[in-house]
Amino acid sequence: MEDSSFDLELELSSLPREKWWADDYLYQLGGFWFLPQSIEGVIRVNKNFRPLPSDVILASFPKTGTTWLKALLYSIVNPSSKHRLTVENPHSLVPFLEYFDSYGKPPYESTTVVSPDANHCRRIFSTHMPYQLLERTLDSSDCRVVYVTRNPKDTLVSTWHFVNKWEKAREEPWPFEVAVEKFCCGVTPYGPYDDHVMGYRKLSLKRPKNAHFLTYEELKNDPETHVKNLAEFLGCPFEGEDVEGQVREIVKSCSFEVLSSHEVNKSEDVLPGIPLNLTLNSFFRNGVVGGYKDHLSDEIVEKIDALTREKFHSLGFMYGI
Ligand code: PAP
Repeated sequence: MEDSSFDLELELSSLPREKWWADDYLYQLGGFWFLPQSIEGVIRVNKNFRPLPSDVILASFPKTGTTWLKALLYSIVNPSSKHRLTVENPHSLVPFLEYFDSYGKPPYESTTVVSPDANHCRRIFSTHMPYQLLERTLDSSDCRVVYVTRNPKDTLVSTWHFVNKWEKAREEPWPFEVAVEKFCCGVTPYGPYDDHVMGYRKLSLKRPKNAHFLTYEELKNDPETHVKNLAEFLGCPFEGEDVEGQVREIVKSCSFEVLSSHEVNKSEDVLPGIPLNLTLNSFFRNGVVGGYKDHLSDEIVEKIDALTREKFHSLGFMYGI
């Protein structure tokens, strides 16, 4: 059992806060910003989570391909149960570490997270928490971490659309200019984006056997190769007859077109387990690369590209423009 003996009010009162949208605040912890709905989970995961060596942890900044990777990892680790994706949302099959159930129980204490494939017995979790806050936890474990990232401009546009689907936005939409400004200064849930990406990049360079770094764009470009690489990395390579056929089937069943066509993923019902009242269909919009071109002016593109050059390119990470 985890030790939850800390005074949340006291912890929160010591954290910096900043206005994010309308009258909502974000809390700052370890240089990153968190929603009030996730900060308790983030603190508790940071204090208590001890991964098993067999655990698979999908890490990502919000809106960079989490739902897609949840579907892919679930199918790779649980090949005989992958049909569940036709009736369950990927977020119902792979829980976020930092969102606890209605009794306050963390997913890593739940017995139902264990893989349904009897011969595998692995747990898959996801998290939006930055590596900087999980460094001790992950460095002391043999678990496998998969990190997915996406170019900052598509990430920003996807975030803006997503937040404007929240119930609160019906009364007070999140203005696009505010979204751009907050994204660029890092005051966005789990931001700053670039520090988040660079944290996991550092982990993948430091411990390549334990951390696999990939981008939404490369996955879109050649999903078959990346699905095979993921399976190898997780220690469950495709075997037997017609490996190519098995890979093609997973790629297809997890594609945006197929996943978003299932009734469950078109539903306006609220996804249980995340206290943000998110509807099941809100994780699917259009899933394309470069869609930002329809939203961002040349001036904003130049502003974000300048930040990308400074934060990524100057450190040798030639990505994001
Ligand atoms: P989350 O962080 O809230 O879980 P996440 O899944 O990371 O969200 O990102 C959602 C984005 O992935 C959406 O992008 P868009 O707004 O630019 O369209 C969503 O459409 C896209 N997406 C969801 N499922 C897939 C998929 N199977 N293939 C490709 N993109 C997908």
